[in-house]
Amino acid sequence: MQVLPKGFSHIPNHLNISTQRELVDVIREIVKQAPLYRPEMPKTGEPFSVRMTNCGELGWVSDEQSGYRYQPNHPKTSKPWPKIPDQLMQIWRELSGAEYSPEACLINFYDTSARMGLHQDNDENNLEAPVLSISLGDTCQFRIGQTTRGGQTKSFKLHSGDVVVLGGESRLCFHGVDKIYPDTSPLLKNGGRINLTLRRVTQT
Ligand code: MD3
Ligand code: FE
Repeated sequence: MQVLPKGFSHIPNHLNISTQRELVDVIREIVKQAPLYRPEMPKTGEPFSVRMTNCGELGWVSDEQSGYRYQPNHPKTSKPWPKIPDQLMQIWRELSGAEYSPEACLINFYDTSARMGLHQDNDENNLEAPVLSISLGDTCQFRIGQTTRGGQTKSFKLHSGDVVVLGGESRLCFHGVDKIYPDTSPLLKNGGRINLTLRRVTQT
């Protein structure tokens, strides 16, 4: 009985506190250039509870009219996304197992009422490349299932400083964030959770 998919790895507390603080500082600088905004669901226009921005050559965006996609510019300011900071490139080199660079870093900000429903990440042209995720701030309850909807799921907490690498079969598993636990980390002054997701979008 395989509950956790092959290729899934969770590295608890990989980033020490000073690295976490440094990442928060570089993200604050990125957010000054590329403000957080609230994406909309395709077709319905229902706003996400999570606010987002990106850095990298490409950023993941979504709106009512055009749906999920990657594009080189911020949807509100039309400016190119800021570059991916060296600290994140280094973590990718260390842990992804990939020889190539990520092109996109999605920055998700969860206040304590935000959630992310179960979904698959399949907007990338390159679905063989691993995805690397970094958690900062408040703890969340994360859920991962199977490659088809409705399969068995497993829930566990992601804490500040945890890194998750999704390779192999896990890359196309359904996953989501059920809950943020308020006041579980002192890292962000006003609480909440940041998730950084590094992805390769195009073929190598
Ligand atoms: C499992 N973000 O942005 S990160 C997303 O915590 C997303 O913000 C969540 O799902 C968050 O798309 C989860 C961990 C993660 C990222 C990508 C995955 C888990 C994944 C891709 C495939 C399977
Ligand atoms: Fe996802």
